[in-house]
Amino acid sequence: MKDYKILFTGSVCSGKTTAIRSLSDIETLDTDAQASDVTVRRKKNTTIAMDYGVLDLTKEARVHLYGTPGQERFRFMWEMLACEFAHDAIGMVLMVDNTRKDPFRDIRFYAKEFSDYLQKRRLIIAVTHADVEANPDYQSYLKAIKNLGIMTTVMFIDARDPRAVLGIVEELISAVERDINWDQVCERLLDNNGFSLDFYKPLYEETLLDAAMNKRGVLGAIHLGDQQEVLCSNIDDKSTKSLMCNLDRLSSAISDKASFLGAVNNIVIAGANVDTLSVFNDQNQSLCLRSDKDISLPVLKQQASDLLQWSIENDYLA
Ligand SMILES: Nc1nc2c(ncn2[C@@H]2O[C@H](COP(=O)(O)OP(=O)(O)OP(=O)(O)O)[C@@H](O)[C@H]2O)c(=O)[nH]1
Ligand SMILES: [Mg+2]
Repeated sequence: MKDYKILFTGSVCSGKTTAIRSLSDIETLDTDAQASDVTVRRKKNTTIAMDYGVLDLTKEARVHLYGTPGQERFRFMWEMLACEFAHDAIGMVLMVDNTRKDPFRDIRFYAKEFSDYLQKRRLIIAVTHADVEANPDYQSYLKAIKNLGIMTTVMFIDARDPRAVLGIVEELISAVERDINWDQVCERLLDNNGFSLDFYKPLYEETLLDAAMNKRGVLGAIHLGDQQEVLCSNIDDKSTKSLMCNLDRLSSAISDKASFLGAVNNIVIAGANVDTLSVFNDQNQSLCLRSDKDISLPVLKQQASDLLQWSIENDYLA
């Protein structure tokens, strides 16, 4: 028996668990639990450890399908999957949710996160939710990955559709396994796993501030608008509040006055015995966080970036 492996990764709600369910001939192992933070804005469940499924290709060949959790706080599982369970995978599928504010940022993030892993194996970018948000389109993705210098194939899929997800497997496996009847595999999957579109229902329930407070280590937050006005805050201490608003102004001033540095998207003040104060800018808004000194800066940055990616305009004005 020939055993192949494929690793699926990508942001929360990009469809990793769904894709593996669409493909698997066995009851998938998934470790979804009720989401307790910002992801409730999109869906109720999130993977907390891993997904696993198996797809039979012929009597002699099968594919083991592994999926990572999307949430950054389960990042330790990414390494465990890349270094242990799926260390010998033939390829990695990066699922990208086209409804995210900046899907290219997700590509940059995951390509960097898995850069060592990708040195020895193929990457496929699978764009989902294009039925909900058509832009960026295929051509824009090709341009973006060219600019990023990433070697990859881009496929637009719906993770709920076994035919579409099987296309990714075919793209990865057909070069090494030539005797597979893909049509037959596809028919079997449609018979067994079906294809139902559970309609996308956005659950915009939480404010950015509430979501921030649910993040690990966050003690207080301020949401600023495009004129640096306070949209919402739960930091009462006047001097801390004013310092954080000034950090936001400072980051804009540095971007304007020292353009050789490029855009300054965040400023962090950290010390051994004090809370960390940080500001993160994103297009027309900023998020200031007071957080526990023990939270590492990469974790803080990823949390803030995820929060801003989900936020919708006029959260507090509606
Ligand atoms: N409209 C639409 N919905 C999709 C598409 N692909 C997947 N979905 C839905 O999007 C949601 C994705 O959820 P999951 O599969 O749990 O996402 P995930 O990537 O495993 O998320 P985490 O485990 O939280 O990281 C499900 O409700 C799917 O039915 C698509 O192309 N279009
Ligand atoms: Mg999942």
